[in-house]
Amino acid sequence: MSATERSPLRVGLVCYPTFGGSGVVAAELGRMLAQRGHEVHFICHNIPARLTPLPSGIQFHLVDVVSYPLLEFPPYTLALACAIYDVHEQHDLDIVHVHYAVPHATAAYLALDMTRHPPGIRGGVAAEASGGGRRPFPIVTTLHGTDIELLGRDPSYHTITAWSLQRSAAVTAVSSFLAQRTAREVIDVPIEVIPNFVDPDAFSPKSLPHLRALFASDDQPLICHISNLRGIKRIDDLIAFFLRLRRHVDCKLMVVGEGPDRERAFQRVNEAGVIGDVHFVGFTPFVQQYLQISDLFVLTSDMESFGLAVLEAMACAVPVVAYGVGGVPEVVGECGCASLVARGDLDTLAAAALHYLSDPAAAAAAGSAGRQRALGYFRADVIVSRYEELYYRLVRRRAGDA
Ligand code: GMT
Repeated sequence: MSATERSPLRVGLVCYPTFGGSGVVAAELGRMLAQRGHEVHFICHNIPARLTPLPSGIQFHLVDVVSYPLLEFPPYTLALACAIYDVHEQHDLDIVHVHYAVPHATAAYLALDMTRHPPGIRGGVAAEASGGGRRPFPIVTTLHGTDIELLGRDPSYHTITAWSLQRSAAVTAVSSFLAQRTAREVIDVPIEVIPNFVDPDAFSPKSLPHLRALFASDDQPLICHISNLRGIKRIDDLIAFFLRLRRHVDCKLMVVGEGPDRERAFQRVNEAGVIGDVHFVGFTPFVQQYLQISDLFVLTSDMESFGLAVLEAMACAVPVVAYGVGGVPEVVGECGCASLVARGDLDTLAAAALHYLSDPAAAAAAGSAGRQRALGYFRADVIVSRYEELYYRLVRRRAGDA
């Protein structure tokens, strides 16, 4: 490709294919890149949750992590590196974009090094496809949060995470908070902040009375929480918040998502005698429907590098109450769409919720401000173009280097 050409690219995308935010972002990015005519190759251990059925223009390559009785820990990183290498040999990727640094940035670099020094083996898929002669590909690593906050800073992973980021052609982070934290605590490489995004058509205000009626009556406010119910989401706080709020208003809570703390949350709710008021909805690829029937969104995370669910709530014009941690203040800005409180301050959180639930005009103003902000700063088409520009920049640089 010449320096000025903008022909479709062959993009390899690597992510954790779960309902977690990084998998959702990668899946939606891949979908939109394919819609724009790029050839998209997902290289994952499963089909990403939001990509079933697989849209046209997207190919899926399984990372087959084989287990063996001797191996207590199946070597996912090696299987992924081989898969990236094989896909590149077969499809001549222009870019490999990995979401989540650990261990994806490392696996991508292994694959790149294999491309530079082809193994020359017989019988491998790759050897037959190209004879081991592909050009090295630029690696883009997108940091999402826990890859840096929890894993990247841990002594077991710190050195190799830093080393792998240095070897990426570009590193992006989903918030300034995360970029600064990475520079300060992991490694000081250039990091471009490209925020997460939302499809404003799919996530828009909508009346779904039949669905809503399944969860609450017309006069009962419905509160939504979406997460993977892990420790970092402070699900105990969520339940405590709801119990406080219920002292003042007859409301219902809808918990969307699955995770290790679901059982304990269920127990707490049961012990408190409000099991009939809390709905555990489980995993769903259609989170927008649950936001669209909600009066309020709540997030009690200990840390969020971004808080994709907050943005999705804003796009659906749902007011937000949350702990003002990490990148969440960057998402909500100063637009008045949310009340952010100090981590653990449940009284203020409940008071903020009560304010929205008891003043429909305030709730409507906050909802509308959130939608405006989502449209103004986080539109999927605009943010996906930023990734596209980055890819073209790196591809041009590679052409210049050749
Ligand atoms: O929050 C999680 O447990 C999932 C995690 C992930 O890696 O999928 O989410 C992270 O990435 C999302 C997408 O960029 C962000 O919206 C979340 O804030 C971030 N989670 C944390 O920082 C805890």
